Amino acid sequence: MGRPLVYGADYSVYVRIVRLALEEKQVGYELVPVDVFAKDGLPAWYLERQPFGRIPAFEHDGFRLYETSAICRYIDEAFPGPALQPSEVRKRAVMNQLIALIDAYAYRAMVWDIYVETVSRPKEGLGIDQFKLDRALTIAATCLAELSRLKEESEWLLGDAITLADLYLAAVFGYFLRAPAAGPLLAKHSSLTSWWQRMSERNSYITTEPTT
Ligand SMILES: N[C@@H](CCC(=O)N[C@@H](CS)C(=O)NCC(=O)O)C(=O)O
Repeated sequence: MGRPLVYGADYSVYVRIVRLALEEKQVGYELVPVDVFAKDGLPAWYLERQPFGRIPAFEHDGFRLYETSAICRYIDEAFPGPALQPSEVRKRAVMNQLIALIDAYAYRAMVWDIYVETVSRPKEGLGIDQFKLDRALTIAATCLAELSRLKEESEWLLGDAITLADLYLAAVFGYFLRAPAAGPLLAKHSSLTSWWQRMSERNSYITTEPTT
């Protein structure tokens, strides 16, 4: 089998999730640079691979995919190495629930409306939208309460083995926890705090740290 290609940029949360999955499976890959925020827009050749103009896109031996959840499940099932999805049906259902929660609520609130709003925008001399921030802080608090409630009393979210849900959350926390408001919110959930300590020291997490 050839080396998979991941199209995207290392600053992207979703690209990082795919790279975390590849690192956990110990699969060598190539990151093909695509800057989704480039001033001139995305090139036509990339839009053929991802017509919605998001990163990442993925290719393996001529097989093309987009959408991070589909890519990660493919990586887990196509390559040898430790399974990143639980085999027990209800555990797998909760993993899928956690991923959907992170996709639908946590990513926007924690990364865009908290991190970008309070860290990136002020660096560019831009003001904070307080209404957006307050709403996001409420959503983030609900996400953390739910993540904490659904997390098993074990090393990882779903037991003793790391799963795709851990990788999704790690990539989102990578930005969220740079925001000053995030620490006090996380501190209310000791099991997530110790999870984060473990995750942020993991080789896959360190190797995929954004360069910017
Ligand atoms: N549903 C897509 C979401 C990917 C996504 O939103 N990627 C972000 C970067 S982390 C992006 O491309 N943003 C560009 C934009 O929103 O215009 C997936 O799961 O792959």
